[in-house]
Amino acid sequence: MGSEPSPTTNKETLPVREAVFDLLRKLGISTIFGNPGSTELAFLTPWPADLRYVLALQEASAVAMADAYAQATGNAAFVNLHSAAGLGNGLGTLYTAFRNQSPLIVTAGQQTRDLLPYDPYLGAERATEFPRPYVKWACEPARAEDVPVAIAQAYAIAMERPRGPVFVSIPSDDWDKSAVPVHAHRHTWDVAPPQDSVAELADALAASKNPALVVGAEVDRQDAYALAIELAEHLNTPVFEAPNSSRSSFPQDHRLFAGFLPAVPEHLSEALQNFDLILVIGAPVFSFHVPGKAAIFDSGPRIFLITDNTLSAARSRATDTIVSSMVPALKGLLQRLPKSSHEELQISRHIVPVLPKDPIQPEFAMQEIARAVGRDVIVVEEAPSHRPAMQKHLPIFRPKGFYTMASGGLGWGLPAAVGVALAEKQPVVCLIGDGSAMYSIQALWTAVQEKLSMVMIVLNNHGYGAMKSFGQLLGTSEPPGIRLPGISYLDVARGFGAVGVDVTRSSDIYQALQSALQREGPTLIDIQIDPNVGDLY
Ligand SMILES: Cc1ncc(C[n+]2csc(CCOP(=O)(O)OP(=O)(O)O)c2C)c(N)n1
Repeated sequence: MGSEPSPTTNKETLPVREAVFDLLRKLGISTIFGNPGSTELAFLTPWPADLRYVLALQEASAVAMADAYAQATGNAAFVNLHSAAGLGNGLGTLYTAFRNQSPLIVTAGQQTRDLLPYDPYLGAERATEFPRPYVKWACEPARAEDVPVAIAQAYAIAMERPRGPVFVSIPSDDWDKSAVPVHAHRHTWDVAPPQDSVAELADALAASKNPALVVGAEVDRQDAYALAIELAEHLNTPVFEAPNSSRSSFPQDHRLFAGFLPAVPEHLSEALQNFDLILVIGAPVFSFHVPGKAAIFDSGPRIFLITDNTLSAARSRATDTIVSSMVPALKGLLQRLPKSSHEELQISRHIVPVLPKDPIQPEFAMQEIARAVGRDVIVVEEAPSHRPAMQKHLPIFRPKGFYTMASGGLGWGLPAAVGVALAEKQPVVCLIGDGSAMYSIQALWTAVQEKLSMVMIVLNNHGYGAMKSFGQLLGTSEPPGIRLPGISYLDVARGFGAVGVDVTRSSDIYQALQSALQREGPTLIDIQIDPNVGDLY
C-alpha cells in the first residue's frame, strides 16, 4: 500500500511564500498593498524583485488604494495587513470596498500556530469573524500547506459576481513551511440572463411610449459603457445616472444624458414619474440617503432592474428583476429590440457658465478645473457638499473617468486616487473636501514616494459643509463639531514631501492647475472656497 508523499519530502514542493508568489503572478497580480508588522515579516522576506510592494502608512489607506487599483485594472488586488490591529484600522474602507463590489484579497498576519492556544501578544481572536459582514468569505487555513489553495479560492470568490473583498488570516510560521504549487484559475464570472426575461423586457420596451434608463456604477465597472450608449441610442431614451453612483456610466455631454438622480425619495420620484417604464441597469432600486415618500413605487411606472447581485435584487423595489451581469444582459437585449420609431431626442441640460467672484464659488472652481484638465481627465471625488457643483460644471465624458465611494464612508477618496494613479498612465485629479482629506491624509506620502502624477484639490470651506446642508435638509440647527479651523494644508503637503499651492482668488485656479498637471509627482492645491455655500443634493 502506497501512502501520499508528505509535502516536505515531495520534490515539487515550494515554501508556502514562493507558492503564493507564483500563484499571484499567474493571476496577474504583481502589486501588493500593505502595512507590515512582525506577523507579516516571514511573508515579506525574501521579497522577489518582480513584485511591487506599495506601502501605505495606515491600513484604511492600504485597503482603499487596493480597492481603487482593483477597479481601475479590472483584476483582484492583494492587501496584506498586520493582525487584528491592522485589519481593525482598515475596516472602514473595507466596508466601502464591499459596497463598491471591489475584488480584494485581504490577508492579515496571525501569531504562530504554536503560540495561538496561549493568548499571545498580537494574536487575532476569532480572526475570520472580525471582518464580517463586509467580506464575502473568510478563512484561516487549517494547515500551513493549505495557504496557497486558500488564496487561490479567495481570488475566485472575490472575482465571482457580485465581486467583493475576501479575507485570509495566515499564521506567520506558515510562510516557511512547504506546499505544492496550486493551479490558478483566471475566470470571468459573468452571470447570463434568463432568455425569457430578456424577451419580456424587450417587449415591454418596444411597447413603452416613454421609457427612461437609469445607469449605475456596475455599467462602467463591468466595461458595459459602450453598450449602454448603444442601448440608449437604439431606444432613443433619456438616461439618468443612479443616485450617488460611484462611477460615471454615461457620457455627460451626450444628447440623451438627462442628469443625476437625487438620493431623496420625493425628488427622485419627481424626476421619474412621467415615464411609463424605467430600466435600471447596475444600481440598486434605489439607494436613498434620507427617508421620505417615493410616490413612484405606488402608482408609478413599471421598473425593470438588471443586476447580478442577488441580494440587491431581493432587496430592490423594482417590479421586474433580471439577474444578469451587464454585458450579457445588454447584448441580449440589443439583439431582441426592434429599431425605435421615436423621433431623435435631444435632451438639453441647461448649464449656464458662471462668472468669477471672490470669495471663490464652488461652481466657478469646477468650471475652471474642467477648463484646465480637458476631456480625458480621471477624477476621484470625495467632496460631499460640492458634488452638485461638480456634476454641473465638471462633466465626465469617458469610461473609467470617475470614481467615488458607494458607501458614504469618508477616508476613501485620497488613497483611492493613489490606487487609480498607480494603475493608470495619466494624471489623476483628486477632488476632496478639507474634512474628507484628513481621514486618510497619509496616503499623500505614498503618492510622493511612488512619484505619482496626481493633483489633490482641497475644496477648503474650513468645515464639514455637508453636515450643515444635511441639517438644513432635515430642519435641524447647527450641531457642534462641524468647524475645522487651524489646519494648514500647505504645511501638511510639505510635511509629506509634496508641493503645496494656495489659491484664494478665482483668477488663480486655472494656472495653479495647469502647473500642477505638468509637474512630476503630486501637488496639493488648497482652494479657499466660500464657506457659506455648498449643497448635498
Ligand atoms: C467615516 C465617516 N465619518 C463621518 C462621516 C460624516 N460626514 C459626512 S459628510 C462630512 C463632512 C465632510 O467634510 P468635507 O470633506 O470638508 O466636505 P464638505 O462637506 O465641506 O463638502 C462628514 C463628517 C462620514 N460620512 N464618514
